[in-house]
Amino acid sequence: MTVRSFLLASLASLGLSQAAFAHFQLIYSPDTIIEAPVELPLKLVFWHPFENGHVMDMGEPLEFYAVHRGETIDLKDRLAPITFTGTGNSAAAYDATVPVKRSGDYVLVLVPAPYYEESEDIYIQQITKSYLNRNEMPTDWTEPQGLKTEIVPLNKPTNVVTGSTFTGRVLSNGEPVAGAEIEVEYIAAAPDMESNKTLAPTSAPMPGGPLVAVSDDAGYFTFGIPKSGFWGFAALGSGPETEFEGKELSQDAVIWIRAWDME
Ligand SMILES: [Cu+2]
Repeated sequence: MTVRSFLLASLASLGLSQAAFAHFQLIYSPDTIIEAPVELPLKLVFWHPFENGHVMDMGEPLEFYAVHRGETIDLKDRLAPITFTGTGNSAAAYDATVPVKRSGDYVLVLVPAPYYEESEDIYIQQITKSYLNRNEMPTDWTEPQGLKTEIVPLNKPTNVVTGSTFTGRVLSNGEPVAGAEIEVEYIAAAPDMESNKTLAPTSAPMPGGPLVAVSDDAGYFTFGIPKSGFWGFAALGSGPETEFEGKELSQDAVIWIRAWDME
């Protein structure tokens, strides 16, 4: 094979391996159970945290806010562009903060700009939620947030015990989505909050590609949590919008939960 065809074959296999594992939009803080009032630093990164893989460029988010006691705290003016460096590349990401002052849940909601995925010739928009809690007071986590598509948790997302299960319900415009394909992701390599680089991975991705669950007729799915840390669930193409700028759009619902070992 010529050098050029070898290069093309290598690029093609790279593209395939990127597509083989899941893209996941992160709203990340290492701390999700908060005691003292804080301006909590957050990182928004679009990458492959299970395989510690390719990082993708984020455009400017369309919406970013927290919901606390049913009220919206807009966080868009707290976004600051950064460059996040994974194992193999760097890409545009965002820093932000959220004021965690009163007790209760803080549901973080991100509606990112659609991302053009060249290898699949489609746009991807992962509408993402993650959860913080201060002082153990439950206030918001059971509620849907009225998003175009979302996963509503049926277990408290800030402290799922390792070895138990997590159940979620996939919604599109508030209605359950039957038969949704849900990719399951583990943050094997966490973002380092100081250096904007990935830390060393604590586990390897599973053989056989992404972990997948399928929602039942009422939109529910359940997954057993085998390891402490951050787990993400992405319902692929569960949203109502299917086209962006003349191309196919996969409008996904992402939720992040935090699992802890029993001491
Ligand atoms: Cu990707």
